Parts: sequence; structure tokens; C-alpha cells
Amino acid sequence: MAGEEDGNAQNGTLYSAWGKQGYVGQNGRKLRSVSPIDGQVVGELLVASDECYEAVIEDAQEVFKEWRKVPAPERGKIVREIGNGFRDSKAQLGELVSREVGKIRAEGEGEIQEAIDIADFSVGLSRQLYGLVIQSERLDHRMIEQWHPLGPVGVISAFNFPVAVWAWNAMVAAVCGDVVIWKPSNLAPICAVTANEIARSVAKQYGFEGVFSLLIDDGDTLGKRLAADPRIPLVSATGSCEMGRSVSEVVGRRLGRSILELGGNNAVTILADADMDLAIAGVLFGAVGTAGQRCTSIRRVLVHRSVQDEFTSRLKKTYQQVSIGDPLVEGVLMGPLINQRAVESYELAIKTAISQGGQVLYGGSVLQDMPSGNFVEPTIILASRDMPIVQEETFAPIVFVIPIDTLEEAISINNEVRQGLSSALFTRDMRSVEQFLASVGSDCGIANVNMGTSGAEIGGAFGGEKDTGGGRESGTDSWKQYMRRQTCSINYGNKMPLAQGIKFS
Ligand code: UN1
Repeated sequence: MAGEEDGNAQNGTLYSAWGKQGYVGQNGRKLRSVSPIDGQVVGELLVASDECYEAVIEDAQEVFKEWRKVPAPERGKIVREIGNGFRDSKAQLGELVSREVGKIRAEGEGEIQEAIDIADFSVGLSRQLYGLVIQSERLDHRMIEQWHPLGPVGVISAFNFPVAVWAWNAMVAAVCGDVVIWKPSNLAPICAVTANEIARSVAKQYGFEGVFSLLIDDGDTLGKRLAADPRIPLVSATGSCEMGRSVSEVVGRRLGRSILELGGNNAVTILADADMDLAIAGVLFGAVGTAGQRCTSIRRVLVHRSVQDEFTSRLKKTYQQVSIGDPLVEGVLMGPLINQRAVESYELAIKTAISQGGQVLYGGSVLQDMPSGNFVEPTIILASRDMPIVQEETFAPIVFVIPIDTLEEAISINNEVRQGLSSALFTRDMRSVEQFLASVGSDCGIANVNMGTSGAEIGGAFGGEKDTGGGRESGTDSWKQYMRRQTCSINYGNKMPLAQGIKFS
């Protein structure tokens, strides 16, 4: 089939949609993926056409009919091989992540490790899709709750985790008996093709090629089609709050399910008794890691007034040592922003902060004489909670430092933004820890102690509240969303007692 030999990221033009039949057609438009590092072309793809879309969805429906019958532990064996495929290509795929989205090598490889980890988790899960036995109120009756595969699942992913977030969804969905249709970000399509090929080629060896399919688009048309398509019972979407609101409305109108993982505006609180070494290390990784382009990146630092000067002067010194440049070069800690639009948002956020009374303590500029115009300085801005810009998520390495006097004040600032993804507290006092984690504490989906807001492990359920969308992906019982629940009542007696004691004869 056309497209298969060419399904190699280094090979120039690639095809646009992969389902059971391999290459299924294209509309003639090309999508060029360009590295944010130096503007070099990473690869080109053909955008999926309307017939592509239809063929992929029809294949997915057909494959689902067979895949759902495969015993879950057998599905797990296939996922184990896929995980091994990720393992074998960790260095190569990690490097591709670095080239296509600009992460440093350690973080590019870390992203593939995250895919390996969720594959391992899913293999275990394939033997643990447990239901319940429920005590019945009726004589000679038994009740059970069991879980069945749901159907084709649409996955819409963002540029910043171009492999891991798909893997969170795809590996779990696959052991649950679902098939996956992936619409990746048009800023990271080569990572998507390469990662999907690992999964698709393993599944193909077992006759289940269409379990992992892919739709390449250069805009939002196909993502919108997935959201509106009643053949897709679940759409899992990662991206901006604006995108998530639209997906949620469209999926909700047809009474489908969605899992939304949207923006964050994550705060770290540093109390007077914090271990400052830990706080600096945590803020460095959380704010500068991935050039501030994680949904979990630190945006706000709420620091106790008594340690504010110590914190800011130490953070400035640490920032001075951050080496910015080609993310594949050893020792570099921060690569470029994804594109010029991101650089413009960075510049606008800083300008807006200054106009609202913010004071730039470090950074604030776009770097000159770099291989592209996408490199910026990590930036520290002294701010106050009432500056409107502090309410916004800017996908860039900017932190707003806001002085606080009490933990209660910090919790109230932590919680007063629309987003509710991640949060963290640095303290040595167990009472402060418990207060932060109590129901009156952080309102976020993630609350950490003595570490930053980013870098979650796959074993926890990942996601957040309020405008972050309420979805949970990856660990614990997130799998339940990828299955349909069935409550079964069985009468093994020879009478027909009714629930609630109703007599009806
Ligand atoms: C994202 O930015 O969309 O917790 C996901 C983290 C990563 C995942 C981030 N494990 O930072």
C-alpha cells in the first residue's frame, strides 16, 4: 500500500492518514513541519481529505467489532510490544521530539519514557479492569457492575507533548478494547506519524492495524469533525481553554463524552520556613523546563514577604546560569518557543504586565543571534494579584512573583484564577501541608508539596478543575472513561420480588 514505505519521518513527503488500509487518500494540501530551533524542514505531509476521514472512521468501526472481542490480557500483550517499540526507539524518537518542538534532549527522551511508562501501566491494567459484585436487597438475586469496550476514541493532542499525551489515551484505550483515531497538533505531525507507526505496525502483526489510526490536518477541520461525529463516543482533547470549550459544546450537543485537559495557571507557594534550595530547584524546572510550555508550568510564585528578597535574588542568579540554545546540545537547559506566534505572546504578556504595574526583575527579551527568532529569556516579573495579566496563561517562561503574608492569603490567590490544573507548596510545617491539601486548600487537580507543579508521574490521574476542563487521563481509574459501565441484576430464584418492596400482583 502506498504510504507504507514512505511512512518514515526522514523521507520527505509523507502521506496523510493511516487506518487499516494504510494510506487512504489525501486532498493535495501539504503540511510542512519546521523545527523551531533553526527553521529547517523536519518533514512534509499531505493533509487528510474528507474521504480519508470517512475511510479511517469506517475502518475504525470495523476493527472495533473484532478488537472488543479479544481478551483484555491479550490486548495487553500487544500493548506490551508497543511499549517495547517505544523503548527501542527512545533515543531516536526523543531526538525527533527535540527537533520538532524544541525540547532539550533529556525532556524529549523523558516524554518517550512517559509513553513507555503508560504502556507498562496499561499492560498491568489489562488484567485489572475490575467490576463489582453488589449485595442485592432481593432474595436470590445478585447484582454486578461490569465494564465493556466503548468504541472508537478520538484523541486531539497539543504540540507540547506530541507523543506522551496520545500515549496516555491510546495505550489505556487499547487495553480497554477501544480503537484510537488521533488528530495531532499541526505543529508536531512528524512525531505523531513516527509514534503512531510504532503502535500501528505492532497491532498490524496481529491483524489489528486499524486500532491506531491517524489523521493529519493543517487546521482544525478534522478535529471539529471528530467532535461532531456521533460514531465517536469519546473525544479526549488537550489544548487551550477556548478549544476545549468548543469541543465540549459540540460533543455535549450530541451527548457524547469528552475528556478535557486544558489550560493551567499554576502557582507555587513558598512559605517563610521553606527549604530554599528545594524551592529554587522546583521553580527552575517548573518555570524554565520545556521553555515554560507545559500546561503544568509554573506561572505564579506566591512567596512569603520575609523570604521574598532571598528567593528573587537566588532565582535571578540561577536564571543567569541557564544555558539557552540548541536543545540537542549537551548542557543546554532551555530551547526555543514553538514559533513566532508564541514569541509574540511572550512579548505582549511582558508589555501588558509592565503597563499594569509589573516590574521585570530578570529577562524580558527575545534573544538575538540565535539560529531562529524563537529563543527568549526566562523572565521574572514582580506582580500583584490584581493585575489582570496574572489571570491569563501565557505559554512561555514567565513567572509572576506575588508577595504574600499568610498561607490563607496564598491559598486564596492560588484559587482565584479560572484555571485549576496544578499547584505546589514549599514548607517544613506539616500543619501548613495539611491545610494546603485539605478541602479548604488548593482547588487544583494536582497539589504537590516540596516540589514544583510540573513533571507528574503517569500513575496519578492527570488533569484539573474549572476552566482546565475537569478531565482526568493516564493513571488510577481514568480507564473507566474509556469503557461503558453495565449494571446487571440476576434473579436465580423462582419468585419475582420487586425492589423497594413494591407488591405488584
Ligand atoms: C501537558 O503539558 O499537557 O506533568 C502535559 C507534566 C507532564 C505532562 C504535561 N507529565 O508536566
